[in-house]
Amino acid sequence: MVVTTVHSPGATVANPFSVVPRLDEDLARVEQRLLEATATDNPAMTAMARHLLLAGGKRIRPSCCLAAASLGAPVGEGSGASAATIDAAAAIELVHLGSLYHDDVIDHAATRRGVPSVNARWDEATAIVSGDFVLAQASVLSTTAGAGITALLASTIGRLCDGQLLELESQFDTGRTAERYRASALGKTAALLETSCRVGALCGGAEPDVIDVVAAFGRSYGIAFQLLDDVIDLTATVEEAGKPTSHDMAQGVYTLAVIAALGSADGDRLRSLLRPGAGAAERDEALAIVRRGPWIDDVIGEAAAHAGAAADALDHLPPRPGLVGFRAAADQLVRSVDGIRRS
Ligand code: GRG
Repeated sequence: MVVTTVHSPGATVANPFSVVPRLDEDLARVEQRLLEATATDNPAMTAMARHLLLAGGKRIRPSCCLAAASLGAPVGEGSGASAATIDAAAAIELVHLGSLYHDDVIDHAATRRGVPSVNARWDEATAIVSGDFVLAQASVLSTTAGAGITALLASTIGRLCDGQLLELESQFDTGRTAERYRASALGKTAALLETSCRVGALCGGAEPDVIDVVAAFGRSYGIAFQLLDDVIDLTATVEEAGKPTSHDMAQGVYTLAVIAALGSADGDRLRSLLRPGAGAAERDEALAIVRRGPWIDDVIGEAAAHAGAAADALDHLPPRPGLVGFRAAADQLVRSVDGIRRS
């Protein structure tokens, strides 16, 4: 099997929202607030809190927020996002960052955003505490946008935890169902993208139906994003993905293609190979079984359907400046789906 193009939804692709007028200026204001929010009297804490922030990242979630903020009543030409929107967008990136700190502890990940993870650079306790600090700063910053936005972000953190817990409960469970997989993806990945869009639209004063439509975009986009991330983990080489691959299966995280393969005629053999502590040869054979069948193509098809649903939602949004960003984001996903070709 050959992967001709890898558009990792997580690593190699530029921010599609950069086509939105003024987005770069607004993102620069978000960056400034992120630095301010992570400045402390303790140089060690500041370094830990800024470690992944300074390492990069595409800033998709704050971009969703900024683009969605333009969906309300038109504001004067040349004026940027409100201070409340900027702080909300920065708070959203901090929630994402805090989740990455904790995720890397759970996964024992060595790298993130091309640099050593916080747990690798310092240690796990440090990563947990500095991740908590980053989340606390997200709450503080979001209050500029009002208590309703702070509450929405807090409940979204809860959804991330629910999604992650569902995944942990299914670790090394060869009976994991597709429904439980989808519920986990909805919580751990789609929830924050949905909320990023909703928060922006709320900050911009959009109509309730517009808020719901852009939130639905974020949800579909998020599910497609996670499905593609999982496919890349199963199909790409280390060089193509820019990170260790086949990591999920080794960690006992059985994603949709593996779940489908387990339900097939190859299921018994696959189940016997997927035992905790399996050696490299067993893992290679398990991966070969999953790659051989139709299941990865089926997941790519499901991702395409979600990317299509995201694109369709955009037909119901008003023609405001942010719309081109959402279109570009949906197009990028559709191209990612097309780019992952199996032979
Ligand atoms: C306490 C907030 C909190 C969460 C605890 C650990 C956890 C529960 C949830 C895991 C959430 C998680 C990390 C999901 C993966 C989402 C994902 C696909 C991240 C990659 O996003 P990109 O590609 O990354 O946008 P960059 O680096 O560009 O920002």
